[in-house]
Amino acid sequence: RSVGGSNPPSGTIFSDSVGEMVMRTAFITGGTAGIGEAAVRAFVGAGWRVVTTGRRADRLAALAESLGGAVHTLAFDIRDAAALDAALASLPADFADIDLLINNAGLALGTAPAQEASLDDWQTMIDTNVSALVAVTRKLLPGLVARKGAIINLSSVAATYPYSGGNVYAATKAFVRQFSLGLRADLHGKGVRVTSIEPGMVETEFTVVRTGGNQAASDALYGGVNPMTGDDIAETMLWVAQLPPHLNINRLELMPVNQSFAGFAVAREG
Ligand code: 8X3
Repeated sequence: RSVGGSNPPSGTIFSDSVGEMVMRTAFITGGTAGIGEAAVRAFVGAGWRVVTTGRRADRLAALAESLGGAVHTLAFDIRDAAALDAALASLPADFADIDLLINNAGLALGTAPAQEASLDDWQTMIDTNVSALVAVTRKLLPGLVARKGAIINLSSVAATYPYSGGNVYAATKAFVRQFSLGLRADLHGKGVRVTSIEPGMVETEFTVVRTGGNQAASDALYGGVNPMTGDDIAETMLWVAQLPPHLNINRLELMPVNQSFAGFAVAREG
């Protein structure tokens, strides 16, 4: 990628103001699968150091082993505030200066209409997609401001276009989008970039998790759609992160070509 001007050709390893070569560090939540894992691979491939988090320690270990010393893994539940503090405090010096936060960890649970949905599922989505995301962001913000870093938040087309069964999932993603825009306002003049990435259908574990492990339902949903992949979104994140520093993508909405907009639903009486 050419970013032109006085910016580094790859955008990853560059000379700072005193001419020292600097490697940038990304902190990617939810690196055990899907978009998060693809992002870890993409950023390491582009020369970044990466810290990544996830609950499944075995998957993190395998990821780190396949990528070598450029990755530092933190195995904990992002919803656990004390574990988050401990994980951040444990970062080795080489990985402690975060330049880019990618808030990727999140999930959808259930597709039932609101009047039938599980309140526990709703709480889990709010805890993960909203509460954990703001906690990680708040804790890393002082460092991101100091380094004029960047934040990429994973929202969804569900933030903008309601669909039945989306209820709380969609609302959490609308929160992520609006929080991103609010961060931009608060960070005015600080040189910190913030982007809300809002994908439509991406075939990952997303629908298997949402349906409680129903692989057939996931296969049926994505069958024949030619959906986006985790790599598609990871490449987009990398592009956003490596734009020249004076450019901010506020919101970026993506869909596979075969996904577009539903019509309005109309119920008929009688
Ligand atoms: C989910 C997007 O289009 O698969 O975030 O419902 S979609």
